[in-house]
Amino acid sequence: VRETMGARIDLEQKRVILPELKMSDAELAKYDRIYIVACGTSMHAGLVGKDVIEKWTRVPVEVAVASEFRYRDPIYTDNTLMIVISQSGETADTLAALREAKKTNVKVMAITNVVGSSVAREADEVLFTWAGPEVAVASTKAYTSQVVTLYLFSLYLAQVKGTLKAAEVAEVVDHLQDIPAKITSLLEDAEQVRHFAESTKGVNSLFFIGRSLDYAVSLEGSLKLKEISYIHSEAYPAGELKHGTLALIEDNVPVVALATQPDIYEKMVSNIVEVKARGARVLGFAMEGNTDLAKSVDEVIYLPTTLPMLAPILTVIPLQLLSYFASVARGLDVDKPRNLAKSVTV
Ligand code: F1P
Repeated sequence: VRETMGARIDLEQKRVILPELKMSDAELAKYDRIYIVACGTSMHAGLVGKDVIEKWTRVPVEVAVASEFRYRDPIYTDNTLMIVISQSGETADTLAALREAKKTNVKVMAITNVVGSSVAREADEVLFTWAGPEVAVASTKAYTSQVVTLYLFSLYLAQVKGTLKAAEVAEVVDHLQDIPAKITSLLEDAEQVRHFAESTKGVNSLFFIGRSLDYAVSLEGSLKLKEISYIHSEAYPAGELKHGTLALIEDNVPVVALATQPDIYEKMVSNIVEVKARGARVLGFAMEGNTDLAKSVDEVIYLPTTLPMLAPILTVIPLQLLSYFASVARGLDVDKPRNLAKSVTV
């Protein structure tokens, strides 16, 4: 959470400020429905945002892929806010969805990294992520900065709507302050992920499972693996496995199981037991202190403890590293993945 971000923390007051927002708090408070529209990694950031906004503000949120949304006939009320997310601000489908929306009266807020981009110019409101240039093609730090911006936006919306108490906001803010050091420790202590990634060398397919916020992050882990390592992978809401997909789990299929959320932890473990019973090799993710998961999986990666709601900011780091090491182990050029452009403008 850098001082330059469009969404910031007021350290003295322990609350969030959005200095770049033009609309008044009264206007923001009136929104009671939100569409989040984006592509690829940005859409996955939106899925984390959906859970967080709904939990903290009780505003219902729908997340849609821009390539589909642009052809829909969305139901906008006077109190609907549309949020478009794009690192580059030039992605064709995201821009087209924004332009369709601008033919109506709906208010559009963009979350983007590029000042002067089409999305930044054409939206009514912009929160810049100020993440610096994305050097590699596949989005990584863009995802993190979009997710953090969505957390801060959710907190701000909760402040103006009064759905969180000042003490509750302050508690989240305190934990957010600790996140950079925790990310550094995950980046520095990557040996276990590298080892697991290297062990997938001969593997054709890999599964990610999780529930709620863990599922949203699973989708991003799976996309990174496809983008830069060219390994077929699927992310499943863990509870959906039993509706067909379990048939694909056989001996030695690697499964990455995210179990960071205490309220649904037991449910996750029962899904892990199901895949283990079919021979899967399971890499689990748990918060530090949860030694119980080690009993049900082959290996565990422990994440520094934080509020369960903030776990996605940390969980995605080892997942990105997993794709990175899998790509390197296959002798691929991580920075120039095939068939992927930095901004998809057609
Ligand atoms: C969307 C996106 C990225 C992906 C790649 C291609 O970009 O799908 O998520 O990693 O760079 O484009 P954007 O709209 O966020 O710029």
